[in-house]
Amino acid sequence: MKLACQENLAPGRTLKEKLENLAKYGFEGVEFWGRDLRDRLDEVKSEMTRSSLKVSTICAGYRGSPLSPDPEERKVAVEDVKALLEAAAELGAVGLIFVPVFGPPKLPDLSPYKKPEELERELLLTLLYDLARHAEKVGSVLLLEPLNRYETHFLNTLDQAVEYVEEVGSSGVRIMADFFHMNIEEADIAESIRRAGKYIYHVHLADSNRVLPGWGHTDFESGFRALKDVGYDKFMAMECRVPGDPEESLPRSVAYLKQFM
Ligand code: LER
Ligand code: MN
Repeated sequence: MKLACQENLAPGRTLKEKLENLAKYGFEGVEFWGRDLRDRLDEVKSEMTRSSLKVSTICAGYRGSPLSPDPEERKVAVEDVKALLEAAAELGAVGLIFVPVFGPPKLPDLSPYKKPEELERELLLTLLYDLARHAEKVGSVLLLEPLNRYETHFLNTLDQAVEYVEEVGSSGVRIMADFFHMNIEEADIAESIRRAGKYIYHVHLADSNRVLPGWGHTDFESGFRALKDVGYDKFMAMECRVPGDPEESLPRSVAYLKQFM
């Protein structure tokens, strides 16, 4: 288990300063948001060669909308996801974090023929077969991220994500577990982690209030024990609000988490 932090949470005027600070606080990895990453890929690649940190993951950042009724929106999303999977491979990251749909369904209700969720499921599987093949080809992994019910109606739990991974049956699709969303959706975070175990390839860290771990009431001890039990050895990246002076609060949160690692 290794700690990473999203780039935007790190203090520093340049990427070099941010990476140096994260290393100083005890992080081993950095997660980049995907949105502008392809425009700065050369800068990021060259800075990473000088850093002790590794790129853990790329977080979303594709344009378009994979489960849209508009073919153009779907095409843009699929093309961007493929390009970001390639960027993830070039950076040596575990993979690209992927949320199929935010908010309510965009597909129509065709009841009694099919409900939006049935159409979404079939469309997502169609897209996943293609994206999984591409991920395998370029040497990367698409990481399905379940979100809480207030952010998406669709993929809310690790069990639901596991169903897609098993149906697609490709090493190019895995899942990631976000402690903030799990705190809302999972009946028992540790048990859910144990069930999804072998498919978990990334973790997001935030406390119950989406502030740094240690600032809320999430039980990281039992969650980390479950991760250890399933042999989890990959990154866990901070994705949360950083209160106060990050020079003080980020290393404090690292120390808090390390007692459970
Ligand atoms: C959104 O709440 C989230 O957790 C992100 O990782 C999704 O891209
Ligand atoms: Mn997340």
